[in-house]
Amino acid sequence: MTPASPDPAGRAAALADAAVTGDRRALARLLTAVETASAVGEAAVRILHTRAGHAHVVGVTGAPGSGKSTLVNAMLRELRARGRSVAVVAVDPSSPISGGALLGDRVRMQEHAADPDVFIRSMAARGHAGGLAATTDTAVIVLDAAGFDVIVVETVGTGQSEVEIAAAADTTLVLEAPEMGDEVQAIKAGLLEVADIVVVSKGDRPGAGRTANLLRTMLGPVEPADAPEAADAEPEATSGPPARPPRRVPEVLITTGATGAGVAPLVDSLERRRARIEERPVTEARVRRAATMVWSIVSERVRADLASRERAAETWALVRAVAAHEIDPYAAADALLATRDATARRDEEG
Ligand SMILES: Nc1nc2c(ncn2[C@@H]2O[C@H](COP(=O)(O)OP(=O)(O)O)[C@@H](O)[C@H]2O)c(=O)[nH]1
Ligand SMILES: [Mg+2]
Repeated sequence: MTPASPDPAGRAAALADAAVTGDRRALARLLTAVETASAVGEAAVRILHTRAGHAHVVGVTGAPGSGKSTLVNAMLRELRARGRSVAVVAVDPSSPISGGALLGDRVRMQEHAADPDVFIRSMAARGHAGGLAATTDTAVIVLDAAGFDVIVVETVGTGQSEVEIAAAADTTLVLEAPEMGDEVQAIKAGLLEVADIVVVSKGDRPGAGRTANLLRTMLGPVEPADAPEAADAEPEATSGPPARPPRRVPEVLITTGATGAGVAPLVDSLERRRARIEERPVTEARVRRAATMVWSIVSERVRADLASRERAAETWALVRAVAAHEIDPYAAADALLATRDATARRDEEG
């Protein structure tokens, strides 16, 4: 371990310089810094954010065991064959980093260990400061600035936060393994709503075609593969909040991660989406992602300020008054924000 520099900005600058020129150890260190929400991590994002925005961020989600890791590995091979550099962030919300659930990642890491254009990172959710979504967003910024063409964020679609992580991508793949019955796991988890592409995985299994047809019927009429994005039809907004684009019916594709069958058409579809984003990079999805990041920083800053040593007594007195049902929580929040504004004005006036 290098001893921590007393100057986080200087240390972040050194790591960022090294990471963008291909130093994978520096990149790994930066990711640790953003994961632990350290001062170095924040400084690194400040340096790197303006260099990012070129990667196609692809979220991959689906129930545990639906074949995500196997498919991501097959996508990795196909993307590499096409000359794309790829970073994979495997988010495991349930298990600590040493857990067996990340075995698939270790297999991948071994296979691509010698390839400098592949970078694989597992993130366990437990104990992360700033929330998993915030951590994933900042990790993506760092990897994007480091020059990866594609960043795959693989996450288990079991809870709302994982769904949000996947949906924060430019393109979201939702996996559904063929079932014998009419049960569609992705519906139960609320995943279909965030899908840009629905992938029936394990295409070698009986019932894959049937599952695909079931999904197509549920999702609505098939559109030609080269139909423009619904978002493309909108006038380009340059100010104001993002428009909710009319929901485009997701494509349904069948893949067999185990053999690679169907993966080339999937990557073709990803490349078409990438080309559209390159034409107009400030997509409404990206504006939403930026808004989420900014709001979370604002609320975290306000909260940290109110809980700071100088204000802690006043803040906790109000919180206790809420617990005692002497005042309501909205009144407490209003009072805290009002005193904060007053202090800020006093500070400004000197
Ligand atoms: N038959 C078949 N099995 C698969 C395929 N892809 C994955 N599996 C199996 O499904 C299980 C879960 O796969 P995995 O990729 O780890 O799923 P994850 O939990 O969604 O990441 C493993 O036993 C895989 O071997 C496939 O294309 N065909
Ligand atoms: Mg997996």
